[in-house]
Amino acid sequence: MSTPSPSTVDADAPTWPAEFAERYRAAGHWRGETFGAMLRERAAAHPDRIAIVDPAGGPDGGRRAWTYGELDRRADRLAAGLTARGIGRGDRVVVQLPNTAEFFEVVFALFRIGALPVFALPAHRESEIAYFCSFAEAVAYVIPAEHGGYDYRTLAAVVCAKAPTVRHVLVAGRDAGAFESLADLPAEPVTLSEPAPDALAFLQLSGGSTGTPKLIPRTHDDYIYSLRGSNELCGVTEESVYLCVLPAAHNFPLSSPGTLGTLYAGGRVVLCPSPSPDTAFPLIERERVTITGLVPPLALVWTEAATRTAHDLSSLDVLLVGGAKFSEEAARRVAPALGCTLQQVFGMAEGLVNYTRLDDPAETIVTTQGRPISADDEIRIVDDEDQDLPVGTTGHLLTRGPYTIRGYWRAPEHNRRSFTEDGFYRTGDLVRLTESGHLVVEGRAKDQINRGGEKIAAEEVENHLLAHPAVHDANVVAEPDPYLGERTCAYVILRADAEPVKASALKAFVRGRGLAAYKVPDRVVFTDAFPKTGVGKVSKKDLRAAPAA
Ligand code: AMP
Ligand code: DBH
Repeated sequence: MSTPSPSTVDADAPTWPAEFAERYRAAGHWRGETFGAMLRERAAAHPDRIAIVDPAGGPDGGRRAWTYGELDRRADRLAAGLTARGIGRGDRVVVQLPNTAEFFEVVFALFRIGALPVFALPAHRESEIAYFCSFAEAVAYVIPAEHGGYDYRTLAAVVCAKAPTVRHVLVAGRDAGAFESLADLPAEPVTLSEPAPDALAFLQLSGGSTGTPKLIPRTHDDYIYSLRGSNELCGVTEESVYLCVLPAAHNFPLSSPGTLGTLYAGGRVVLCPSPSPDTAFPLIERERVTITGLVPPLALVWTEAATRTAHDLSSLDVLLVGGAKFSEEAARRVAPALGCTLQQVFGMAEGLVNYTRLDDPAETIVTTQGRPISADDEIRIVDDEDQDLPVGTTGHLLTRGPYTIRGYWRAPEHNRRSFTEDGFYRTGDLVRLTESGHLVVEGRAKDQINRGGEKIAAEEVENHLLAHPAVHDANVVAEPDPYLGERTCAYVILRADAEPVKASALKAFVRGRGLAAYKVPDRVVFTDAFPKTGVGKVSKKDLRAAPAA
């Protein structure tokens, strides 16, 4: 393994104090690996082994499979093309690609250059993308031509008008319209030096709890450690076939153990174009999928569908479920229905990931959200005054460790609130510890809605509602939903002098402002006043408790 070069960590990203970095290196967590070199090594070791299967990515919409050798060559070729367009080390590139092979070609090309992918989701629209591009001062934006019936070239035109730093819109696929196709970039080989392992590799998105989403700076060293740890705990080896069902850019399917963990192990990644059992089950049968990850609502649908499917799901060993709390009743049904081991995962793009162990007692697997990957993950459960609570008491989860960030990217003020002085991340989750050292997620203190694993910052939606001329005030809270776990309810006070508006018109207004569809309130309730706390602040707790009208 190469010796790590001196720290090159970006001044925009708070990093680990030297004594922690030394400790994590000495413990063998940070091994000086980088993503670019990792792919190079795997391609040298087994060039002809399949790395990526894209079932609908072929020229005729048929199956396309790339070997490790081919992925490596493609990443080089694209790195050359991007370099020719002036994209260099440290530049930010917003990547908004669906579950297609190009996603991997693009991110490995950027890793090789040392440019930083900013991982947007296909569901994001003008509001989110223009913000990411402007805030990150992105020089390029990578899109599919279209996906799910939506034309991303139209979105890109709007984004470019709002975010002048974006010099290049690059389109995966042939129909680039006014923009440039990835396939048409120059292919003159270039020599690139590998970025330092402690340099930033990418910016991941936070579900957030504030008006604007925060960007999460992850380094090669720290992220690769989380992959190695995840592979060990999830049993991922070169024999594994991981089905990527959730959006590939999301931290869960990317790293827990996800596509990158699988590639690290030399296994095979199969991309699932849609999460429905109608698409996924035939793929599991045909590709002999061994492991996959789902959010709870999908796990419910799959469990139900598995009891009546004719497809052979016997290759499936492990189903990871996480992103939101999985109910114990639903968890109990997984193993019998799907004939595999359930593994609960409680993770966050900021770092800390907890897994139930494959050999944990069945009761632990269905009743807890697991325990941390690393012996060096430090966990504190505290009260409102940051005082440690006795084991078994529910409190705020704080964490610090070898793959948990010490601060968001370019957010010094927010960081003072989200991290303790000694570097613990305030997760905003309310948890308790069991005697066996497992965590149980009991709730949330952050102002967020967890809509079946999709996180929505209340303040972000409130700001969009407040932009409507008839809206005097708005508060967005979670309400229970039998399928999603939570859905979004917006309580709105209209201006006394305004023309009356309908709930449907307000939803359409928010959607029209270019917000991702999953953030549009599921329900809008008009009211005359909000419940207040003792000191006169709006009590979201009381709003949440309001009867569902
Ligand atoms: P983010 O910070 O946007 O990556 O979202 C991570 C958050 O998702 C965590 O802080 C939790 O609130 C939530 N989460 C993830 N996995 C689980 C789980 N298994 N159970 C309950 N909540 C979860
Ligand atoms: O919800 C998440 O962000 C999440 C869930 C499971 C995550 O980031 C992860 C595993 O790595």
